[in-house]
Amino acid sequence: THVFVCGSRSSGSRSSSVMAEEAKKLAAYAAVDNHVRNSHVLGVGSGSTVVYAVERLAQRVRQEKLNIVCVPTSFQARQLILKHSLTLSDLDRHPELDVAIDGADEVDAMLTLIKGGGGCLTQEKIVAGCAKHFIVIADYRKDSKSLGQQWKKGVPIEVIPMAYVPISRSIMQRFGGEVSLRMAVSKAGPVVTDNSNFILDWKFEQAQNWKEVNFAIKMIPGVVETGLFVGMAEKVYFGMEDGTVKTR
Ligand code: ABF
Repeated sequence: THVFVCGSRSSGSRSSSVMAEEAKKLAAYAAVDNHVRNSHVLGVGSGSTVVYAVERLAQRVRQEKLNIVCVPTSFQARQLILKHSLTLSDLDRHPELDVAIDGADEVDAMLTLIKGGGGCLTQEKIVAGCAKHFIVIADYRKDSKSLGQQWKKGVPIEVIPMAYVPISRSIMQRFGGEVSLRMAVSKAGPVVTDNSNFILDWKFEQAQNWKEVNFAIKMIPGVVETGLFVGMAEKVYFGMEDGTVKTR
């Protein structure tokens, strides 16, 4: 009954999603054009915005005959790399990356991110942590002053399945809010990550010191990783509604 959904998420209404698709593409193309160079080892993120980044990367590899090695952050990313006939590697062979490019669910004024709406946060954080430069690509809907203003589904937390109840209780007792086990769209069972774990979504009540909260949650036994990316992103590209690209 467990359903694998890492990397896939549903989008909003049709007209706004058409505009958002254009915005994703603008951000992704700009990031690949500005940060990917010949002989780079590149971390490839997950989600729908990254699809455009890999599309642009494949164009450039072919046109400019670039020699690029790609390290995926999920099964979805791996499939994308293979689909475009790019060179697939892993952290065993390439533990040091030049650049990692990934999407996000929300980006605040300090470049703190919520990630993991697609369920791939752990491998995304590992790969981003191995990269000299971590670049985020997103559409205008992800741009926020303070986390929680745009992304309403809370902070995703990957956990060892047997511990999801005590972890949920501990987070609610210490930080308030609501924690729920992420279920598959079919409701037939919980979402299972690429690492065979569960995902909790913590709907927090107010802005927090995210560095401290991230650390405290990580210390709870059974927590594998949180979707809070604090002090990791170097630059964010937002594709805007008016067809421009804004950076932070
Ligand atoms: C991954 O994909 C995430 O960590 C984030 O949850 C999501 C963003 O997806 P999209 O680009 O489809 O909005 O990068």
